[in-house]
Amino acid sequence: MQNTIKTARSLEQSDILDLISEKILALRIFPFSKKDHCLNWQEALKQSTVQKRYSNALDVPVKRIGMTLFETENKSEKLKQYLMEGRNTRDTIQQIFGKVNPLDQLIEKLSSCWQGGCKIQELFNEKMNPGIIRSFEESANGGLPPHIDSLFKDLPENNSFNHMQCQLAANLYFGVSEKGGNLDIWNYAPKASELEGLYSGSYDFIDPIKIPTQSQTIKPRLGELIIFRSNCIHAVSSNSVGNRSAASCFIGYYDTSKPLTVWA
Ligand SMILES: O=C(O)CCC(=O)C(=O)O
Repeated sequence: MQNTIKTARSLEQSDILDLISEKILALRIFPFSKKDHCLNWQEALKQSTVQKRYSNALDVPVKRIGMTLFETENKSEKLKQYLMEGRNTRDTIQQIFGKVNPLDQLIEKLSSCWQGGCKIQELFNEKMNPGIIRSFEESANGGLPPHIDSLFKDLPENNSFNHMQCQLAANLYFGVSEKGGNLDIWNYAPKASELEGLYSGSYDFIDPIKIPTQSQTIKPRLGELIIFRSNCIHAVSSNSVGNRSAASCFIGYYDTSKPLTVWA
């Protein structure tokens, strides 16, 4: 079944709640960041050398600043490294992009639009990495095949998030593809027991042929923020031409009276 993709000019709590309650599939906020800021951020990123591919997926042509939970594979040594590196990621992003930077803009807006504010998600009583900068390299065979993102998949049997009711993915695009780089979203959230049967055999990617519904395609715009439920299958098509870059984080929802949480 198709589901609405809503576009608005500003981020409101009511729209986040509509995402959580599955009234809408995705939320597009446009314009979210000014074009001038986006161009400055693209330039700053070009000058920097700290972007690296995912440490556990070196053949995937995607680079990021900031280690992600996905890379820890629930191994204790990598989780320690993740928490240690995560303490510095926001500072590193500030150093590269300046005081006005895409990750802070995203987190500050989440804080101001939500009545309970927004805080950094904790794991083992330590703050997680709040977000990353991610670029899709120009490639004919790049992008990210269909997948879902879920804390419960990354950290099975961890009790820290028992009361989290919903995980959203947020991407603020400050560089966009000239060809390709579309975001495809399926209104389909597989159950944990179903996942194994959907995998393609490469990482935790899902075989598109096995998905029982059609996807909807979004072409991200410069300065746009897109938020969706991360347990709905989604994919990014190859960025054939262009500088497709975004500040990205996950958002945790516990309750309307509690803060949202962010992590990557
Ligand atoms: O860059 C995008 O458009 C989406 C990336 C993605 O797969 C995600 O946020 O989980």
